[in-house]
Parts: sequence; structure tokens; C-alpha cells
Amino acid sequence: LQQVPKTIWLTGLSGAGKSTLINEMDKRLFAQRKKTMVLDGDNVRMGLNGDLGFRKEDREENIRRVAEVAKLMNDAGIIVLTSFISPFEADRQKAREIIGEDSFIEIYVSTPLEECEKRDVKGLYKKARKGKITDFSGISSPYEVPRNADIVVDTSGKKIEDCVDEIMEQLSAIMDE
Ligand code: GGZ
Repeated sequence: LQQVPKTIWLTGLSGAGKSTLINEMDKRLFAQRKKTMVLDGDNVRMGLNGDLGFRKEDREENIRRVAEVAKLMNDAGIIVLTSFISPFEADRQKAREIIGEDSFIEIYVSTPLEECEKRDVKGLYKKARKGKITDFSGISSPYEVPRNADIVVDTSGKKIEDCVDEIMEQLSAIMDE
């Protein structure tokens, strides 16, 4: 019997390492001949969710649409990897309900704010501190720490390959259950 494909849902602050992790995970799954799709701000907020910003209601709608798309893709046999801050517990819970409890795997990328802000790859934290960007997660908008995460990973001071080794090991245990 073919197992139902999962959605692997990454949540965490901007700069926590979600996209880097997910792209490496995608490569590993591809090497295992798995059919995958990555959903992230770059391919979703530009198109499908181009009408949405970063107010609470916009994030809620962002996450709801992503969850609906992930569900459709899972139904088509594709493993979905998502990389969104998804800062609100209620929105993540709703995504879990849409996708289905048995298909939803939540990974909390727990890299602390101080480390994300130190990295500040895109200079967004600096702008947020100056008030040039409003509603910025961790600064001027909340990030609610996940209570139901299946896997937790902090990327501070670690090689990405090592983080992904850990994740893949835990994932295969969960997916073989
Ligand atoms: C948070 C923002 C904001 C605000 C722009 N708050 O590091 P990035 O740049 O590439 O990832 C962040 C991305 C967050 O979009 P998500 O769709 O993941 O957010 S959510 O799940 O909460 O809907 C950041 C950029 O967009 N960005 N303004 N105000 N991140």
C-alpha cells in the first residue's frame, strides 16, 4: 500500500535557516527519487499570495492558502516542504487540520532571535529596529513558540549538513511509523 505523502512544515523566525534547510532536504529527497515540491515566500508570496502583506489577517490567509495547496499536492502524491515563518499557533493548527493530522509534520527551526538578528542576511532586522519595516516577526509582531513540533532544530553554530542529517534521521523514523 502506497503511503500518503506528507507535508513537512517548517516554522521559525526570518533568518533562522528554514529555506537553507528545506533546500538541502529537498536535494536529499530527490536523491531518494521522491517527488517533492518546495513552497516558500519566494514562489508563493510573488504569485498566488501577491495580494497579502504581513498584518495578522494577511499571515493567517497566507498560511491557509499554503495549507490548501499543500493538501492538493499531497493528494497528487507529492511530498510538500514548506518554509514560512507561520508565527501564530492557531494558524499552524489550522494548517494541520486542513492537511490532515496524519500527513502534517511540524519542524520548529528554533534558532534564537539574537542569532537571526546577528545574521541579518537581508538587513531586514536593522530596518525593523528603525521602524522602516512594520509588523516584523520577533521585533514588532509576535512569534508564538510551537507547542506541537515533531522535530526541533537550532541552526546556531552548526553546519547545515549536520542539521539536515539529524532531521532526515528523525523524519524517516516518523514517516516509517
Ligand atoms: C516578517 C517579513 C516582513 C515582516 C518582509 N515580517 O527572511 P525572509 O524575508 O526571506 O523571510 C521573511 C518573509 C516572511 O514571509 P512568510 O510568508 O514566511 O511570513 S508568514 O508566514 O508570517 O506569513 C522576510 C520577509 O518575508 N518579510 N516583511 N514584516 N517577515
